Amino acid sequence: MAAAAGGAAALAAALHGARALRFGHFVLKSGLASPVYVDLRVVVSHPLLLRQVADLLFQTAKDAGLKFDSVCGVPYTALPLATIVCATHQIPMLIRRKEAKDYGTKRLVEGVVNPGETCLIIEDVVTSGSSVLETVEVLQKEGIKVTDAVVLLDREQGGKARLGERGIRLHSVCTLSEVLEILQQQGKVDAEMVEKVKKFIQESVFEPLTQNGPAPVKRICKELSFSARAELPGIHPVAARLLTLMEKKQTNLCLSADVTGSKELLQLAASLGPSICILKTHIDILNDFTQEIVKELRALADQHEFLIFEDRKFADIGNTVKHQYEGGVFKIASWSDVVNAHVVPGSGVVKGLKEVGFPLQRGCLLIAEMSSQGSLATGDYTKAAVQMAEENSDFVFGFISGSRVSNRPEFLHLTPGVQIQAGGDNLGQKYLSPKEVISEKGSDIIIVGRGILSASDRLQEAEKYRKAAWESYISRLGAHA
Ligand code: 5BU
Repeated sequence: MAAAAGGAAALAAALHGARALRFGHFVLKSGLASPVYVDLRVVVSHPLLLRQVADLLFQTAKDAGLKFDSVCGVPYTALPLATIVCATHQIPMLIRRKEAKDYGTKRLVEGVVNPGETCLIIEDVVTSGSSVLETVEVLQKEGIKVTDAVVLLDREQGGKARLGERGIRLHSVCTLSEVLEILQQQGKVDAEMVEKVKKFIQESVFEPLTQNGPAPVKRICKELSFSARAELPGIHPVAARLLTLMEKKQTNLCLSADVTGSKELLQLAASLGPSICILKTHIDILNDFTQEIVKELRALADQHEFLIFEDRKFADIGNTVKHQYEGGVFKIASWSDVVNAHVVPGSGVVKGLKEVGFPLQRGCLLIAEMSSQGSLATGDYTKAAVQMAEENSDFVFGFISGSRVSNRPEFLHLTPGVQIQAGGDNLGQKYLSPKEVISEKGSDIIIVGRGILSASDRLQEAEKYRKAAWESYISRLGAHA
């Protein structure tokens, strides 16, 4: 522990006294049940402790011999800590804006940015390392060097290794197990709770970000929950929105609203809206399309919190798809959160779409596999789609595929060709069940059209699909816990 032994004991006691560390039964943001809860936001209400923590952070940086030109606290909890460090030691500070994610005109970093200079990151607590990484990425984009981060408490759940993979050394004032030991000695937590917490720490280590990272950690949390994935560093804003609403509404069902009349389309959206995470359209099959319809659809999407996905399957050169996406009769980019593209033209198709969709914060899925009999999207073609997604992850956030084609949890997998009854149609469509798709193939979202549309009670049928897919997701999480 960087903090001197006596200091550490006092710190642990003070954190516990301020209820910054609590023991019991909690549900974390990621959906994980945890016996320990760390909330250092409360430290601002305890000025002496606040200064003590800031001093320990600075001391840890000094002990590690770190050289830096500025300091940046990870928003928000570490901001006051960084402020104290900077004011006390006369170090220029940088502030990373959290809310300017709209790629608008707002600056992402406040303070004097001198490219090439080194900035030290300060954080209160590190779990997966994702918050630190987000701040690092923003600073690096501004040309600032970041190599080290200092944290008060390392929860030892894989964050250090994940940061190491990205070239960031993590220095902690103390680790959760060290604090735990001290609190046990002080009689503040009993042996049973200590065991529980230790077990929890061991069982919920985040996987390294890349398979070949230089700092391997124990693979434990192989399967992240949708809400944990929403918090991953660098996650696409559309993916984050989608994963969050999926967890909130408990649905990984996408309705393929393949109807030809606008009235029916809007009725479907209104009645099935609460059961679905995405409504997929083929807008060019409507025989009475007007812009008014998509305006109403948009309002329903906002009301019931689902995304709109125009299944346009762009497949031309970049310049053409750009016009097809932005203009024409449909003006798809103006109302559809998500579109998809074939990879057959090469990466130009994504680049063209990105020019239109990126500023609007839209997202794109690449077609890596198809559900139809005899599809040519297999093998190397599928691999090329994955590579194209990885190279354009600022716009592409996932795949249309029959199975999990990428292990990166930032990418979502959506699978069409789903019905509870096995089989197919007479035009080449092949069906798998929700359970096969989610539990066995490892996909995230089922896309269902006729399975629901041909039922006499569509809402009841949609609920059947929603429950089947959601239960499969939950059992998948359980199988890997
Ligand atoms: P179904 O009625 O559940 O068979 O409808 C499936 C929908 O998914 C339909 O709109 C297709 O255009 C869409 N689809 C598909 O079925 N298979 C694919 O590989 C792709 C899209 Br890509």
